[in-house]
Amino acid sequence: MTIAEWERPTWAPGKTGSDLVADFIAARCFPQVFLVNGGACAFMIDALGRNEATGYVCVQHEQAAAMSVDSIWRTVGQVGVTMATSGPGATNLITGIASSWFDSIPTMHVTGQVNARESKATVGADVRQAGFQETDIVTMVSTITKFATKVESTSELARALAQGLAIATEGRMGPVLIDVPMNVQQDPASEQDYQDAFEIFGVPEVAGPTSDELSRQIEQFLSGAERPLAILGGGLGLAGTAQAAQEWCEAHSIPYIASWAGLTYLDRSLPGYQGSQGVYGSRHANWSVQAADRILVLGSRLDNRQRTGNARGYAPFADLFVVDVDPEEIKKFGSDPRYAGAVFDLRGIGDVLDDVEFSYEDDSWRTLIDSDRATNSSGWEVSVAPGEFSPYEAVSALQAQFPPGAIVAADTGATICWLFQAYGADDSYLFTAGGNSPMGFSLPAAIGAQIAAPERPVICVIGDGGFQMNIQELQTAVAYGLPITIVVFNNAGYGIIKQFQDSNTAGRHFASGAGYSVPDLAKIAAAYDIPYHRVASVSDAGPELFSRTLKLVEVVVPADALITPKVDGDHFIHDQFPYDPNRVQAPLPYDYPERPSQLAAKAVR
Ligand SMILES: Cc1ncc(C[n+]2csc(CCOP(=O)(O)OP(=O)(O)O)c2C)c(N)n1
Ligand SMILES: [Mg+2]
Repeated sequence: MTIAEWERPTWAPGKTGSDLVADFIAARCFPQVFLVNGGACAFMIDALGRNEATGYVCVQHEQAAAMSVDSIWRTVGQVGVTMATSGPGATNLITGIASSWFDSIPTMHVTGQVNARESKATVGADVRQAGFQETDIVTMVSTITKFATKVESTSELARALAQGLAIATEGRMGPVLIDVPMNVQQDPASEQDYQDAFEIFGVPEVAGPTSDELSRQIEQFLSGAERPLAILGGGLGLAGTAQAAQEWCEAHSIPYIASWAGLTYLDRSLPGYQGSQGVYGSRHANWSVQAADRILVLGSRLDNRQRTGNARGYAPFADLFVVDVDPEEIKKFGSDPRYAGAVFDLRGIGDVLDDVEFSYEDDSWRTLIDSDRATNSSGWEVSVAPGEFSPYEAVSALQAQFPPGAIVAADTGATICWLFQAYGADDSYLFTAGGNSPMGFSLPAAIGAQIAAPERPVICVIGDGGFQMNIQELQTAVAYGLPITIVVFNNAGYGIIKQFQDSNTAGRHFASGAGYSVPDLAKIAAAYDIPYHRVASVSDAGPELFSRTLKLVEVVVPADALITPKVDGDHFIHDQFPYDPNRVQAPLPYDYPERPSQLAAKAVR
């Protein structure tokens, strides 16, 4: 269905700016708006309540609203909307909006603003505030939105809705915010406003090579490659072409790895898949990067959790060709001669790849990569002392019980590293707010997912620290009867920070262990009237944990459980902690020095 064919709500006398907002959401967005009420948005919320085609979800904190609607796009591909009041309501949205911005997720945020007649613009002095709770949210979010505007009239509102939605969903997608003063909410909306809001708003084409030109560029890049590798990123998933890219790699015997944002879109049981790369990537995937001679990067911005803080040490002897919809993500490689790239909307990459001629007869790369896969160790074995409950075992045991088609919202910290590192191949959909990585994301994300996809099993995986950042949203899950399994990995601390402190601040666990505390989670569950389960060994992880009712599952792991493997400072990604002197990995076909800092500039060309 194209936008032009979408339903157009009809104008009627007496409709207001607030009705226009509600009618627009009903026709173009996910119709349940996530919100917290307040005077400056109460008229719009009233319109949502009166409109038969819209509804609302009362969350307990606006940051949760922004995180819930982020997950709506990720799970069902519809634009989720929040509504918040001016001042603290609007500023509370910011962490969630930033998460959507960094991960290119389209969302729409509608904030109430004080009446024009009360605003600071009327007082003739540069006061901090005139109207109660008046706050310049548009300027505050200007660096984390694609489009943010305060509207002065219903006609501006109509155009902002059309424009905002179009911008959110074109090119490199992202969040938008529309700030609506109370007078505009109450003003009559005209028939023309209803026309304008549903006009198709033209957005510029992505400037880059044609499909045919890109096919030739990729062909040329790969010609003569002896050890080609592809990196499949989350951009492919957002574009809906991850499967096409994977099939092409399989058909041409090009081994491939994924970023964390990309891995969920792949069939991870296929032979060409080598794992996910990065500081917390798998040893074998990281070895593959360092051994390859040509690396084709599709829809991944190669952030520094993938390439490490010292990007020179990442694939220092390879050539890389990066395809991304955002020209800035190509430009950032600057004058580094290893990188070339093309700006291209990955929605069309399937056709491009189909037209790329590439073959190589030599078996030696596949033999080498297979031998590393067979010999390189996972590194998980020293996460905990012998006999203790390993978080890696916990992930495997829990995942074995996931119902088919599960949606898994992941948080941050060591917990998410254990989860992504040990995540096996199945048909679940695993995601996190990778770029911003705010503690507390995954509980509201799971709530958004469950409301958007009521028929699918939804699982929230979170650490004890992250859980406490949005613990109030347990009440939202209770109130809406959402059958989510909330899995809290409790190591009684900020595990990932402690591990950083072990390496960087002589093991002093200030404000990660010392000073930080966790309440009794069984009592928390009881207070919200949520059934509680405790998992302290593999045998506690039964299928009942994932039956379709709301429950809190506490996974008790040792306070000193480590993330293993992990790349430390001034180490190559193929040289991850733990450093076992007896560790075997296939020989790298390049002469690497011991440390990235020893790489001579000339070695990197
Ligand atoms: C809102 C926010 N504040 C601070 C951080 C920095 N931070 C990242 S992970 C982490 C600790 C998380 O603890 P927990 O959820 O218990 O996970 P663990 O590492 O123990 O598995 C902190 C403080 C963050 N990511 N987000
Ligand atoms: Mg913890």
